[in-house]
Amino acid sequence: MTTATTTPTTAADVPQVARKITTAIPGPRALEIQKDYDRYVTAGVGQHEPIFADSASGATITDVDGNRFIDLAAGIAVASVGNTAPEVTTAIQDQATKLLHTCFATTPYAGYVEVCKKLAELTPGSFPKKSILLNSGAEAVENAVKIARRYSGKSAVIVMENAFHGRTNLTMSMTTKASPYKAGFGGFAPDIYRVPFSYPLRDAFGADGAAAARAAIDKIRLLVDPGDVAAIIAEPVQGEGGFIVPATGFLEGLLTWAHENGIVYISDEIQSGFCRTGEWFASTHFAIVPDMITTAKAIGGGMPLSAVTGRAEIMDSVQRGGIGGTYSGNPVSCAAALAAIGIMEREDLPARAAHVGALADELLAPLAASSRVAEVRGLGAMIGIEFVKPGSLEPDGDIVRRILARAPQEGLIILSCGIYGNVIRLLPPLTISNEELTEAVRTLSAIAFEEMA
Ligand code: PLZ
Repeated sequence: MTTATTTPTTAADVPQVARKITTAIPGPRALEIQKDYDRYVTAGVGQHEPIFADSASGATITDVDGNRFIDLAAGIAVASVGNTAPEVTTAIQDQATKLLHTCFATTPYAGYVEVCKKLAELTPGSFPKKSILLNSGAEAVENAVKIARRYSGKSAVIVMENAFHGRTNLTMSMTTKASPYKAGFGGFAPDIYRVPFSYPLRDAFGADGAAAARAAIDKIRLLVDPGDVAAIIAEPVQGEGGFIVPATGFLEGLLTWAHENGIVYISDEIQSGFCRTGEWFASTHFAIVPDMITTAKAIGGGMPLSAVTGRAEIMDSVQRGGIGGTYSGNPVSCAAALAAIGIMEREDLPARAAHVGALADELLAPLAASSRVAEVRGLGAMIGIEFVKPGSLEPDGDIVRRILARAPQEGLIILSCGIYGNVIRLLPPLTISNEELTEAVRTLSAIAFEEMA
C-alpha cells in the first residue's frame, strides 16, 4: 500500500455524458414523494438513496426529476443484461397477454420446464440435474436446505462466517450479521453451525486456502458430529459479507470433506451466478462442482425468480408435493428469464463481465494505491474496494458512508457491503459500455480522493 502520488480531477471536473444532474438531489418531485414515503412506508425498509426512480435503460437510471444516474448496482446484481432490456420487456409483454398465472403444480406450462432445462445445461456438473423454481433468493436457500435434509435424513447445516442467505427465519438464522438483519427478530432456527470462511486479507491463512479449509473443518468437528450434518452451504464469492474471494483450495477442501462424510455441498450463487464473475457460475473459478446451486437475481432479468438446481437423485428424494408455492416459477418470470438467458448466451456476457472487471481494475489503480484502501478485489464484474484507517487493517466504514452519500449528488448509484460496512461494491449491468464505466469509475475515484483529503 502506497499513497497515491497523482491527484485526480475533482468529481465536478469529470464531464457528465452518461450522467445528467440538473436539480438539487433530492429534486423537487422527489421531496414531494418523500413526504408520503415518510408518512406511509415503514421505516424498517431503509432507504439508501434520496431519489425516486422513474425509468431505467441499460446502465442508466432516470429519476422523477429527470436526473440521470450511472447504475453501478444493477438492483443488487439483478439487471445483468441491462435495465429494462428490450428483449426482456417484450417477452414479459407477450407472456402477460397470454398467460399470467396458473400455479405450476396445478396446471403446468412449458416456460417453467424450459428454464429448468437451461439450468441443467448451464450449471456446473455433467450429471443429470433437476430444478425447482421459486420467487426469491431466500426461498431458494430455504428449499435447498429442506431438500438436503430430506435426502440425507440429517438436520445440521454448516454456514460460513460473514455469509448472507436471506431474511426469512431460516435464512436470517444462517446469515451472520446481527445488525440490521437479526436484531430483535429471534428466536432463530436451530441446528445451524457457523465456521470461518477464507478471507485472505484478514485471516491467518492468507493465500493458503487448503489450510483455511482444514481450520474450518476442525471447527465443524468441534461443533457437531459430521454424521449429523445434512449440508454445507457457501457463497463462492461472499456478497453482502464484503465481496470476499476465498483463497484457492478453501472451497475445494470443504467440498471434498463434505463428500467424504456424506454431506450435501450447496453453492449459493444468488449474487455471484449468471455471468457476473466472468463465468456462468462462480463455482467454476474454483474447480468445484456443487451438489446443489441456488440462483436468483440476474436469472429473471428484473422479474422475481429463483431456483434450486441439483443432482437429480437429491432433487427427486422429496415426496410429491413436498416443495412448491402458489407463485413459484410464474409464467411471466419464466418468459423474462428465458429472454435474459438468451441475451447472456448471445452476447457472451461471461466474457463481457471479465472485460468489465479488467477495465474497472485498471481505472481503480490510483485508488487501490491509497493507504486508505486495503484491497481492490473480486472476480469479473463483482468488484469490492475495502477501505481501512490509513496504513492499517482497521475497517473504515465512515469513509464509505461519506463517499456513498456523495454518489447520487454526482450521478452515481453505488452500494456498500462488508461485515464492517467498509467495502464499496461495483455491480454494474454487464452490458455497460466502456465509456459509461470509465465515466462512473473516474467520478467515484474523484469523490473518494476528495473525501479522503
Ligand atoms: N443469498 C448470496 O446475496 C440477497 C440482499 C438485499 P433475496 N442479497 C441482497 C437485502 O437487503 O435484503 C441474497 C444473496 C445471497 C441469498 C440472498 C437472498 O435473496 O432474493 O433477497 O431473498
